[in-house]
Parts: sequence; C-alpha cells; structure tokens
Amino acid sequence: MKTDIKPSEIINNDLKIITDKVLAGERLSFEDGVQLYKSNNLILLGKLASHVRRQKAKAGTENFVWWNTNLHLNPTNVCIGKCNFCAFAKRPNEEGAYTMSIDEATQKAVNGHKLGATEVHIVGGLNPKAALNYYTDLLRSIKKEVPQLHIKAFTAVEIAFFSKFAKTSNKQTIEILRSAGLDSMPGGGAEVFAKSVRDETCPDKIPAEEWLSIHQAAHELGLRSNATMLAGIGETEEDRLEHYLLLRDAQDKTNGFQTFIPLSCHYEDTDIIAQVEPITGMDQIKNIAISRLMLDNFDHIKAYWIQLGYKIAQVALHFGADDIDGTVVDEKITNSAGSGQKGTQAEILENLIKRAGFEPKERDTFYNML
Ligand code: V47
Repeated sequence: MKTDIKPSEIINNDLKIITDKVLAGERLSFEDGVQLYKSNNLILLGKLASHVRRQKAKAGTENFVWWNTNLHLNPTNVCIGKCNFCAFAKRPNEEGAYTMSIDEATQKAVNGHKLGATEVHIVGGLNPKAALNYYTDLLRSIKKEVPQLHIKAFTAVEIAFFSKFAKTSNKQTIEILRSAGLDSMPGGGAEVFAKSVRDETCPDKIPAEEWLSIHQAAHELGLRSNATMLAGIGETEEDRLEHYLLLRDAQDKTNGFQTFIPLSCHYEDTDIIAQVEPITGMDQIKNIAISRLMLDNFDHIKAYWIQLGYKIAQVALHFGADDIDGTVVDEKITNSAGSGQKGTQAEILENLIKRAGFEPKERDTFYNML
C-alpha cells in the first residue's frame, strides 16, 4: 500500500540519538531536552517515557498506578507575599481572609481521617499571625487526636518564613516541626526556578537556591519530600529544562525526593491571566513525559488530576506518570483559580486508572501498598 509516511519524519536523527540514549539508560542533556520539547512526536515521547516508567517500577509493579486517600488543609489564606498567579491568598483585612483556630483545623484533619484519609497535606499563606508556634501547636494537636495520620506539610517558602520570624535557621525550623509531628514535605513553592520568571511572577518568594537548600536540609534530617514546577506562568521550555536539571542535581546529592509533580496554572481571578499565553494540553503532556525522561533519579511522576482534569490525567499515564495523587478532599488553591475539580472518591480514581489500562493501587505517602 502506498503511504506518505516517511520514517525520517517519524524519528529524525536527533530523536534517534535520544531514543538510543534512553534505551541504554543514559542520562539526557539539556540539549536533548530542547529537542524533545521541539518535537511534536507525542507517540515517541509516550513510548520513551513509558519505557522509563516501567524500568523504574519494582518488579511486578510495572502496570500499577498509585493513588492515595488524602485531604488538603489550608489553615490560613492570609498571605503577605504577592504572586500574580495566586487566587487563594488574601491580605489580612481583605474580605474572605481567614485563619482557623487550632481546634478548627484539627477537627478538619480528624474528620478527614474518619473518612479514610491516610495523609493530610497542610500548606497556608505567609501569615505573620500563624507562624512557627501556631504550626507546632497544630501538628501536636493533630498527632494527639489521630497519631496514625501522616502529616505532609509546609512548602520550603513557608519554612523560610517561619525561620525569619522565629530567628532560627531553616534546618532548626524543620527539626522543630519534625519534633512536633511533621512526617514529610510537599513540593510546592518551587514555581519556576529561573530568576527572570520568579522576578515577574513571585518576587517575594525565596530564590531557587534557598528552595533547594531547604529540601536538602529536610533530606539530611531524614524527611522525604516532593518537588513541583508550575508551568504556564510565562516560562520558556528552556526555563522548564533548567528547572528539571536543578532538581536532578539536588537529587543526586540527597536522594530525598520521592515524586515530581508538573503543575499547570489555572487563571481565573489571578493577575497573570492577561499577561501570559495559557498552558495547553500539549504543554501538559510534554511536561509529564519530558520530566519523566530528564528526572532519571526520581522514582515517581504525578499526574495531578485536580489541575489536569480527569481526561488529561488519564492520558498522562501513557506518558510516564505512575501516580494520580489522591481523593484530595477540600482542595482550595487550584479551585480558587477556577479548576472546578473538587475532591473525588476512590471508585472514580480507580475506574479512571483501570480504563486507561493500568492497575490502580492505593498507597501510603511512602508508596507502600495498602
Ligand atoms: O505552590 C498556586 C501552585 C502549588 C496556582 O507535593 C497554582 O504531593 C495552579 O504544591 N494554578 C500548591 N497552581 C500545590 C502543590 C502540590 C499539589 C499536589 C501535590 C503536591 C505534593 C504538591 O500550587 C503552589 C503553586 O505552585 N499554584 N496558584 C494556580 N493559580
């Protein structure tokens, strides 16, 4: 049969070299990443990323997709930082500003646990009235009521903020929080590491070096953490690659990161809405696949369905993601920016994973099967 498909169009020489490297288990370079972003060959990207995902899985778990039963808890939305992509933060006296009492926040965690949550993900605004002591009280209070609930809490940005007020080093702050009940740290606040993007979008946030050094300190203290990148805030593909390489170098040093989560900006009620080209489905799928390929020392890539929506999250499982996050009860940050994805139920996640051709497996925070 006659065909117009030419092999050289399916896989040009650059992609052939990258394919050989991936199949040989060799580390990809920044330049390789540039070629991968330039290419629209999603079929090849999916095959390469899926290959790496299978290689990374423990024997017998290659077809697993992980999910967990979790809730989000945002004890305060008061924030003195100004990030132009954020629709969650409020000024102290602004309408809608809130700070929960310790009892109120504890009760939310307890209720989540009653509904089956094994993990609570706690992050909040930079609120001078809810700094280190507030959070040590909260951690102790939650641990007293539900000792078995895993507390994954505080972005590196919050850690730096608490340290400034308590006049402690970042490492001391993490130690204090750990003694009060902190079990691991989430990956938020990384945004895009490039200084030009940070200056434009989140000038008050700590620079990349400090974000990385805080995670390094946490790893040295024996805590595991995650890492994120928030795409769709005016960054270039080169900025995304620089971000991956900084994380890859950091992971070479400590091996304390568990999961990378490529986040996607939502724009409703944000100041960034008129300033950038919104993120596309192509960007989302490429970020999943290319991060899987570049971050060769991360065990897991998460397709965060709250931001991707069910449909793209499901497709992302064929592009290197092996985790879909969890039931995510009470998510507020992305919902404030119009994601419209409220928490979900186990059956819905399991069905979504099954219908993508994978085996759903409930996990705890450390990827032990439940
Ligand atoms: O740090 C802020 C981002 C992050 C918007 O570690 C926005 O397992 C989209 O870090 N549109 C918080 N994103 C979420 C986060 C996270 C989520 C799920 C799992 C884990 C994990 C971490 O959300 C913030 C910021 O990067 N964000 N505003 C917005 N308008």
